[in-house]
Amino acid sequence: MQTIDYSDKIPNNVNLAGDRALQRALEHWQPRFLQWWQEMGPSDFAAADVYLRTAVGVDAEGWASYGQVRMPDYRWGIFLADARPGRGIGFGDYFGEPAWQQVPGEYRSPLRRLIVTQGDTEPASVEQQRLLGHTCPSLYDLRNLFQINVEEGRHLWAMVYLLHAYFGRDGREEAQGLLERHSGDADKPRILGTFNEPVTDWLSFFMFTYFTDRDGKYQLKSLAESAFDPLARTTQFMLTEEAHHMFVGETGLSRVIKRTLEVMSELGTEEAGAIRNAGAVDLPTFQRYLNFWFCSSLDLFGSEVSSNAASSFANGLKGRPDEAQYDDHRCIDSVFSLAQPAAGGVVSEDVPMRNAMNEVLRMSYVRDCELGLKRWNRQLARAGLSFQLRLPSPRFHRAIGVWSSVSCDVEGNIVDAAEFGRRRAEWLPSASDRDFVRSLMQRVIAPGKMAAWIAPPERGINSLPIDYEYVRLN
Ligand code: BYC
Repeated sequence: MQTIDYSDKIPNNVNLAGDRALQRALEHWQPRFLQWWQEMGPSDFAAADVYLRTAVGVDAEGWASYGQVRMPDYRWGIFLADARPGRGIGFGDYFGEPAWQQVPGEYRSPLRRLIVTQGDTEPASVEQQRLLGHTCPSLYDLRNLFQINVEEGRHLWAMVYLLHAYFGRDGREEAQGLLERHSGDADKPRILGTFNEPVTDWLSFFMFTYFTDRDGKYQLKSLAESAFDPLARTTQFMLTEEAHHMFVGETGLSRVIKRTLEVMSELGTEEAGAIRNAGAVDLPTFQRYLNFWFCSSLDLFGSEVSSNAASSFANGLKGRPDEAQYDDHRCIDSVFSLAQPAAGGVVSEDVPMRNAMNEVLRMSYVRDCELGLKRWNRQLARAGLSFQLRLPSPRFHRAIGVWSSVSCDVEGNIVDAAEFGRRRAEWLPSASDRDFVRSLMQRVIAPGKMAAWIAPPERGINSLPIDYEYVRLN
């Protein structure tokens, strides 16, 4: 495996210099990416020196170096995890055959679609978070936001490399399209729903990095099983970067709760209005934000019954996260018992397992989401509170799949549209919740200081103190 050479115009470990045509095509795309970054990336911070990590290797030990970098000078590159010689296909109809180093002609179109959908989410998230820097709760958080943004930019590079290297002219056109759709754009929106939702406050940002980046984890893990080896290796390395994004979400939300608990103890009350007046996030509002982002992220897994998912599994394009943990890697005869709404209630129906793969992924994702809630609930219980946070039923507030046709309450009971309308503000952020959360978003940039609605982190980055100047605003 090649080490990463930073003297190259595009740092990479794929021997780009050995393929002149590909190198030229990517060097042609590079200024377009930079222009997109200037126009759609973090607004106004091009001159700031940011304490960023950059990949310098792809192995588990010491893969990143840290230093002050201006974001437009960040070295976005192409890094694949090391090849595993003799790797076999781990699932589907080709189970046990050698993994593919090229795209089989018959799977070109669905594979390209998967790569484009994955690639589309990366710049989308940068666009969604474009304005957040202006209301950062601390320099520590500002740096984390920018670290995530540059790495999402790199994840875009990861998919663009595959499109250019393996999909010829179509791939180059798709790579261009990834810079032309924009989050929330009425004419050219991003492909998946959640990536068109605005992320204009930091509570939403932490919910997004907890819930939506976790969808990223599950999708990347299932692509890391792909028979198409370059896709598997690219996504394996992306997962190492993704872990930090979820860390930012989980610790960010835990710090919001910690601060709320401090305010409750200072005031001697749990009353939501009093907590709000003191400038912290009351727990019912926290729960409503959680409901919104969790359910929106559930939609990202697609429909419960999907012929696309069945073909992707059968053809070896997309497996299940940690495929090795399953006994049956072909799933030809197995079935999945799926609950769905029917006239007068809910019925269970057996569907072929392959068609239910989106639901299989979604269920593993839900179990992973629960871990953070358990930790936050321990935080609440330790403080002597009876209030507990909970994940709403996956039937609640869905826009994709079988539950999108009915209204359900957060327990998963079917309710009529009128009742949903009446109780909506109990369950989902209202305009006044959003106004309140926005009112908290005041910029704090003195090193080590935190906004009043969030507790400091437990430790700084890379063993530096919390009051280190993580972003120098020049
Ligand atoms: N919104 O048969 P269906 C990340 C489309 S996040 C709008 O139900 P299928 C990240 C679907 O595309 C991970 N459209 O499901 C996180 C299809 O359209 P076409 C992103 C939706 O095909 C934070 C049609 O509905 N990666 O990395 O199995 C920050 C019927 O689809 C939605 C991936 O998703 C939706 N929510 O699709 C930064 C992996 N859901 O093709 C980054 C790649 C479905 O008929 N994508 N549709 O026009 C896939 O694996 C699959 O395409 C899906 C499920 C998971 C999206």
